[in-house]
This record gives sequence, C-alpha cells and structure tokens, in this order.
Amino acid sequence: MKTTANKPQPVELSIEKKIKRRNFISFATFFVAGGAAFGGWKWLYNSPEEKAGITGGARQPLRRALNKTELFFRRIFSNDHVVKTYPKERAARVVRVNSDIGLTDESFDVSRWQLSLVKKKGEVLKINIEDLKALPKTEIVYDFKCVEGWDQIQHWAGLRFIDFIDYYQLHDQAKMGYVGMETPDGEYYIGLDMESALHPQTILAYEMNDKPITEEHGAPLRLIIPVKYGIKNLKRIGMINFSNQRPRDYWAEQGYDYYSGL
Ligand SMILES: Nc1nc2c(c(=O)[nH]1)N[C@H]1C(S)=C(S)[C@@H](COP(=O)(O)O)O[C@H]1N2
Ligand SMILES: [Mo]
Repeated sequence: MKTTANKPQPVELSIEKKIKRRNFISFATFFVAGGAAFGGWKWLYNSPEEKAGITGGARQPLRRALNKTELFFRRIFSNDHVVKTYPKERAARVVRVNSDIGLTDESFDVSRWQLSLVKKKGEVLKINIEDLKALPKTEIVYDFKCVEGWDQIQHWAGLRFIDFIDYYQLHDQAKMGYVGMETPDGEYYIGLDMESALHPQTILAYEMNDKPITEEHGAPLRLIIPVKYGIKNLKRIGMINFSNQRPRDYWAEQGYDYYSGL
C-alpha cells in the first residue's frame, strides 16, 4: 500500500470563522422559525372551531390536516401499496385456525350456499360458487397477520374483488365509500373502505393450498384482504353490499380500529 504523507491539505475555513458562521445561521433560523411558529399559533388560536360532532372541538385547520393525513395514509396503505408476496414453497401446510364466529350454524349446508349480492336496496343477485370459479383465478402467498399477535405465510386463491366488481357491473357501487360483508347467519360482519376492497390483492377466495377451502377456514368463500389484519378477512361470506356510510363491523364495535390496516 502507498503512503500519502506530505500531500498538500485542502484549504479550510479557520475554526473560528466556521463557528461564527454556524452561530449566525442558527440564530437566524431560530428567529425566523420562532416568528413563524408564533404567527402560526396566533392564526390557529383565532381560527374557528369545527362543528361539534364525534371529533368536535379541534380547530378547523387542525382537523383539515388530520383528515388529510388520514386520507394520505389510507391511500398509501391501499392501492399504491402492494403487500409482500412469497414463493409457494414458503406457504404453511398446516394453516392456523383462529375463530369461528358466524360459522356455528348447524343448519348451514355448503353445497346449498349462495352469495347474496345486494346491488341496491331490494335488488339482490344470488351467485353460485361455480359462477365465481368460472372467472379468472388469482393466487397469493403472503404473510397473514392476526391482531392477537401471530402471523403465518399462507397460500390462497380466488377471484380478485376488483374483477368481481367488473364482471357483475358494479362500477356505480364501487364509487361508494364502503363495502359491507356478513356471514350467512349475520353473526360476523365487517366494513371495508372501498379503496382497500378494490386493492389488487383483495381476493374472494375459494381455495387454500390449491384445494377448496375447508369449513373451519370459511368454505366455500372467504375474504382475503392482505392490506388488513385478520379480523377483516371474513370467513364464509353470505352477503355483500355497498354504502356511503360505514357498514357495521363486529370488531370495530368492540373498540378495534375500524380500518385495521397494515
Ligand atoms: N366468520 C368469521 N370470519 C373470521 C373470524 C371469525 O371469527 N368468524 N375471525 C377473523 C380473525 S380474527 C382471523 S385472524 C381470521 C382467521 O382465519 P383462519 O381461521 O382461517 O386462520 O379470520 C377472520 N375471519
Ligand atoms: Mo385475528
């Protein structure tokens, strides 16, 4: 290795000059930022409060900022954000079973199951599993996450929700704010923001590990929505509807975050 001794050093500002310059910059920054902060605070203090409501009491500009932040996060965590996927070999062979609310009705018969698609109030379309299986199939292998603290790489397949929307001509419904889904007995129910429902990885699943979904995992049709925690992944879908108001949601009623996004 060569030594580099005796090389001329680059000319530098003297230490003292550097300190002076830094001090000037920090004082200037302090005054400008401080002034702006005070002005901003006065502006905020004098601005009207938003109307009373659930979030009532916050100054309007703050609420606007909060609403924007929420929208911003909902955007990134929905369509622009794709959940990490894995090769098939990484998928668990023994898939964890979590809970069975809405799956306990003794009279339920998978072979007679039909999906009720509520297009409008009073306009219900009944759909068979074969109808859905005839449409393009999409597979996904990803890390399924439950709020209770476990996760597992799982392999699911079915019809993308966005393809379902397209095939059943639900474009007007897709302009609404929310999708609601319930088990046939109405015991378990979820509400989804439309952006997450239309996410390209959201699937109406009928297969797990290349076989029809078993009853405990939600046969014949369950929701797989990788941008959300497990609680939103409704097993045994009986009904799907659309609305501009938040649909009822089982776990949100128990105090969990309505969006439960990842
Ligand atoms: N109908 C129904 N769907 C459900 C649940 C449930 O209790 N009933 N539990 C949810 C929760 S909390 C999780 S973590 C996943 C678990 O799905 P799995 O049993 O296939 O692992 O299903 C979700 N969907
Ligand atoms: Mo869960």
